[in-house]
Amino acid sequence: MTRVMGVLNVTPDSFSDGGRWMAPEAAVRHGLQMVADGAEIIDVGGESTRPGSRPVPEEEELRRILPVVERLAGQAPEISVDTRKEAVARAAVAAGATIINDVSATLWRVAAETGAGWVAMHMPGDPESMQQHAHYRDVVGQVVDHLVARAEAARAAGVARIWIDPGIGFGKTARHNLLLLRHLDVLVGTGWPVLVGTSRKTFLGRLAPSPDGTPAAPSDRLEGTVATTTWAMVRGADVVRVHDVAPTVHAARLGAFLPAAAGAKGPSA
Ligand code: HH2
Repeated sequence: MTRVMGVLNVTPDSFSDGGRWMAPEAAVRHGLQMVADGAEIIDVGGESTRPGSRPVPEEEELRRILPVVERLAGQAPEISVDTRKEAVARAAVAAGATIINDVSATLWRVAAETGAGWVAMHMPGDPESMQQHAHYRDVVGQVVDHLVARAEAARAAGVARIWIDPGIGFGKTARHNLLLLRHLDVLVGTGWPVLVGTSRKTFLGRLAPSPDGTPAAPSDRLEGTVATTTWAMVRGADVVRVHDVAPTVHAARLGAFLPAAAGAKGPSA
């Protein structure tokens, strides 16, 4: 069955939950609640990567995440660290993280040296400029080629556990995001385990706008999140990354009984 990764943003400015989990006690409590709700990985991040965001200094990112990783270690099945910085990845692994969730897809050597798992996400450029790079000849083919090349480099360097992630919303238009989801079978067909993160993202707010025609607010994107993560699970994603763990775990249990349509294995009803 697909595993659920719960998002724990220890940031003041993340696009949907900025400022909610800045105090380490609140962050740890929320992390433990997500574990109780069925998350098998808690993804701790100290830097927002929303479009246009600026990098956070290394010391500040460390100050935000380390107390949380240290206190969750041993209490969550797995902890991943959502970072683009080598030093932050190393420190988080030393504190108990077992996966480096790398939106820059550049830190595979750190994963190889530390023995951590590694998520390679597709993003053209950096968060500050990525929406200017939302131009592709063939978005599915280009994203797949990029990710497979990175995964092969990581495997050659000795990384044992690797996931590829299309980077929904990272340097992509709503159409690009939908094409990547529609053709998720191409990513899954590479044989590399796939991670998908659609949770609360802007394209969901545009697809189901508010009554006044403006995109629905992040807090009103739960249905779109569950619909797209269920789609990803049924199409064979190994991990889905979400803020709302309980409804996603419910959907995952249902999705596990609907494998025939996707040709995947599942429990018998
Ligand atoms: N999306 C976000 C952050 N990290 N990591 C992976 N592997 N895949 C994703 O799709 C992904 C990610 C953005 O979501 P969020 O953490 O809620 O927002 P912010 O970057 O503003 O903190």
